[in-house]
Amino acid sequence: MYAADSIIDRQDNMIEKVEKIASKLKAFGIDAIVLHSAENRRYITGLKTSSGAVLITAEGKCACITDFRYIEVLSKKAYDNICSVYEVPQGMEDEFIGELLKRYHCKSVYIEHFRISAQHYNILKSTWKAELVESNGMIESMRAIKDARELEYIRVSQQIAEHSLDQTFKDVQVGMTEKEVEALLTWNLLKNGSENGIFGIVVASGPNSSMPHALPSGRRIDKGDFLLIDFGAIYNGYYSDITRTAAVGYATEEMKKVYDVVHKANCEAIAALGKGCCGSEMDRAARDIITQSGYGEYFGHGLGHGVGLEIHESPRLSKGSKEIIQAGNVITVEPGIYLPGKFGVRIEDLIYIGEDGIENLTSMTKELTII
Ligand SMILES: [Mn+2]
Repeated sequence: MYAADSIIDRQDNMIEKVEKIASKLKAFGIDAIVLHSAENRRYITGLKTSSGAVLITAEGKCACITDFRYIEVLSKKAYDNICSVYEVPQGMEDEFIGELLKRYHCKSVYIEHFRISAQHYNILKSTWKAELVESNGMIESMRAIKDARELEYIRVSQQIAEHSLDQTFKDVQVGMTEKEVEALLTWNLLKNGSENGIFGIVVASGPNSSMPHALPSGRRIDKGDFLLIDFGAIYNGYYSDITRTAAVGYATEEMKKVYDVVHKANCEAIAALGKGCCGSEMDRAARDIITQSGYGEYFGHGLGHGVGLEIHESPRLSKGSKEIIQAGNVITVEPGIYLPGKFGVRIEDLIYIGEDGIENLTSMTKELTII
């Protein structure tokens, strides 16, 4: 129902992105940046590709290096005056980029050192004449601030996810396996317009729900179980993220008590959220509530993370995070309590940080639901 109408996102704002990158390069005194990572390539071109690279120079030149599989769709785009598209056989890309760097007189080049392998680094070092400099997440920090278009994609992505989860909860029956629930949810996601490539869906029932990232198993869902489902959709490359924990048939007093604590931690953390907050402060806002309730040792992961072209990106909300939350961030708030051998509860919302306050992109209820 929400499927993107084109296999490539038109990227009307590509000129602005390239100009912004060029001016950053100028400010840092670096002649060019080469993007090898799939997400950063997609950020610039709007196309999902399995290999290739994008070169942007401080002078504002942009070159997209791709192979036969993608040349048709990339060339069709109105890239004129913004980006040259080159078809280069797979495996020859870096050699070709080396030539471009020479042609453009680039003496220093940012590379994505934390995204390429040591082997790839060595190849670049021996192939290119330019000095290789670590980009230190220059593109990632741009990506952490979403523009109106990206926010809209995440909004649609979240709608697809919630609609799919709602349908799935309605179809869950006692006796179904976790794998069957995963299959139902996947079917619903794709039918509702999500791109494929969905990250590991967590479907954890009963005692399995105490393992925060449990893989769906052959365990059959039973009455009195908690059913924890954590996943997201993808729309035009942009992820969403949601976790809901529902009780099957009924909830015991202990289940209700733990659920209430997690619910309160989620709400209080969201209430404290805003631009200028530090990632670790936000984490503490939720953690204090869980600790005061006596469950501190059972909340062993961070409070949340940024979401965009990747499911986990900047900024991080965790105990040690020094990252400052900025207007334009889209982040998750997902406290949990996990009692080994018993059950676990996590409630995760997706939040947009605006200039004048936050917006919860999640509309699904987080009151304890019995299915
Ligand atoms: Mn998450």
